[in-house]
Amino acid sequence: MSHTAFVSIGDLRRGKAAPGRVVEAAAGGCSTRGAAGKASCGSSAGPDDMPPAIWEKVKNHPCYSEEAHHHYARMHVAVAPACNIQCNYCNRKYDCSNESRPGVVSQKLTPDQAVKKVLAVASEIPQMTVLGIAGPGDALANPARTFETFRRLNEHAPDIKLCLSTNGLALPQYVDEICRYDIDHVTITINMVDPVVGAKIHPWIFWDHRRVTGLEAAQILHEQQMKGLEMLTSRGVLTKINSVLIPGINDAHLIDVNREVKKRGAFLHNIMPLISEPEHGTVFGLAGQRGPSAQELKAVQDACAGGANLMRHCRQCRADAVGLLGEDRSDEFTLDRIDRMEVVYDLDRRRAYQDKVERERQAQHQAKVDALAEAGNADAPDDGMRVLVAVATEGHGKVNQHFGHATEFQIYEVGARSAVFVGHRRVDLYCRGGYGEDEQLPSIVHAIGDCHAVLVSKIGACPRDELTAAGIEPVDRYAHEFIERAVLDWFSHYRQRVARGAIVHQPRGDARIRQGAYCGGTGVAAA
Ligand code: CLF
Ligand code: SF4
Repeated sequence: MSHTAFVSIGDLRRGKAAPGRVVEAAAGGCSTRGAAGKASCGSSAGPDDMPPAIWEKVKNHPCYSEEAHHHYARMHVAVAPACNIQCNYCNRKYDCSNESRPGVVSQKLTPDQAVKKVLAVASEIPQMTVLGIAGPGDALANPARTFETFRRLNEHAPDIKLCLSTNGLALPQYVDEICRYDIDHVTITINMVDPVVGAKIHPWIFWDHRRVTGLEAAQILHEQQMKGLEMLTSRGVLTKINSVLIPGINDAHLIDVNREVKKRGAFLHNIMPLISEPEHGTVFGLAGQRGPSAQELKAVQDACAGGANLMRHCRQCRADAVGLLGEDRSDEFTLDRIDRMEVVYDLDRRRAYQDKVERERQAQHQAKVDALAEAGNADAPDDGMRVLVAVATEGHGKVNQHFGHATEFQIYEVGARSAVFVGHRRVDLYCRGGYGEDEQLPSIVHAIGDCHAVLVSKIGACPRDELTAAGIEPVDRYAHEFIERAVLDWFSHYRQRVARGAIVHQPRGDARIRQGAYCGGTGVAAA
C-alpha cells in the first residue's frame, strides 16, 4: 500500500526510516520457540521458562502472560486524576495515554467508590484477577487516593493481584509503600533513555514545587525512572515498561530503551503505537505527528529480540476498563448499577471458578504445544519462509468467529515449524444487525493488509471477494479448530501450492494501525 512508509531494522538502528523498503523480520529472540514448541521468553512464556515464584505472579495476570489474557480479566479504577508531567501525546481532558488510547474519558472515583466497585465486579466476574490503577492521570501523582484504595483492597480482596501504572517521576519515593501493600506489578512508561529524545516528548515536569522544562526536565524524569526501576527490581516487584513508539522521534531509540530496562531487571517491555489524531487535541496530533504502521511497529519489536521480553497483546485500555483485554464491560458497573447490586465477595466460589478456568487453559496450552511439536517433527525443511496470518477468534484458543463479527484479528507469524502470536489489529465491525457494512471493508482490508490469509469460522460472499482481490486468502475450513494447528496446516498447504507452481509466493505490504475511536457495537464507547 502506497500510503505507508516501510522501515528496516538496519535503518532503525541508524536512526532513520527508509520509505519503499520492505522489512524482513528478525528471526529468533522473543519470538522464537524451542523444539518442544514452547515459548522461550516474552509474555508467551510458560511455567518452565521461569522460577515458580515468578510464575505464580504472572500466570493469571492478563498483561504479564499472553496466554492468561484469553482467560483472566483485569479491571481499573480511575482514582488518580492529577498528573505531574506533560506528554506531547496527551490531552488532559482525557485519560492518561500511557495506558489507554487517546480520546477516552473515564468516570472518576473516590477510594470508597473504587473499593465498592472492585468487590462488585469480583462477585460478578470470578475470573477477574487483577486490579490496576492507571489514571486517568498518574497513580503516584495522587498517592493518598491510590494507596488508600490499594490498602483497603489488600485487606478486603486478598486474592486479587494489585497493579500500578506510573510515569515514574515520583516512583522512588513510593517504593516502600508499593511493597507495604503487596503491589507485585508496576508499569513504568519509559519513552527514552536520552534526555535529548525525552525533551521532544515530555515538555515539562512538576518537580520540587515548580515547573521544570526542556532538557533539565527530561534529565530528571530519566533519572527518576531508572532509579525507580532499579529499586523495584531489588525488592522483587515485577516491572513492565510501556513505551510509546513515535516515528522519527524514538523509533530506533526504543532499542536502546529495551536494552537499558533489561539491564535494570524489567520483566516485560510493551512497545505501543502512538495514536495521534488532530481531534484528540494533543501537541503531536495538532502538529501532524503520525503514528507507526503495523510493520513499523513490528520491526521495532522484532529488533528488540534478545533484549527485555516483549508484550505484544496490549489493548491500550481505558482508566476504568473492566473485563478481558479487548472487551470492556465498564458500562455494566456504573455507580448507580453497583448501588442496586447485591455484592457477595465469596472467596471459595472465586477460587473454584478459577480452578475451572485454569484446567481449560491448561488443555488449550497442551493443544498448542502438541500442534507445534508435530510441526517441529514434520519432514518439511524450514526454508525460512514466514508469512502473517490473521485469525478471527472469540477465545478458547480456536478459530471460532465469523468474519463479520470480528472487532479485532489476532496476527500469527507462521513458518514451517513455528506459529507465533505477534499482535492484534482492531477493526470496525463488518456485520451489523444481520447485514454487512460494505463501506467498512476497505478499512478491514487495510488493517490486515500485510497478511497472506485470514482464518474465520464463516464468511460471506462479498467480503470473500474483496479480500481475495486484495491478495488475502479467506479461509473458513478450520472453523472451531485450535489456532496453532489451523495456521500451521494452512501454511503447509500454502507451501505445497507454491512448490507445485499453483500459486506464486509474494511478500505482502504493510498494514494500518487503527487510529480513530472504535465504533463497533459491543458497548465500547471508545478504545
Ligand atoms: Fe492494567 Fe496495566 Fe496493570 Fe494491565 S493494563 S495497570 S498492567 S492490569 Fe495491560 Fe491495558 Fe495494555 Fe496496560 S492491556 S494498557 S498493558
Ligand atoms: Fe498524560 Fe499520562 Fe503523560 Fe500524565 S503521564 S501527561 S496523564 S499521558
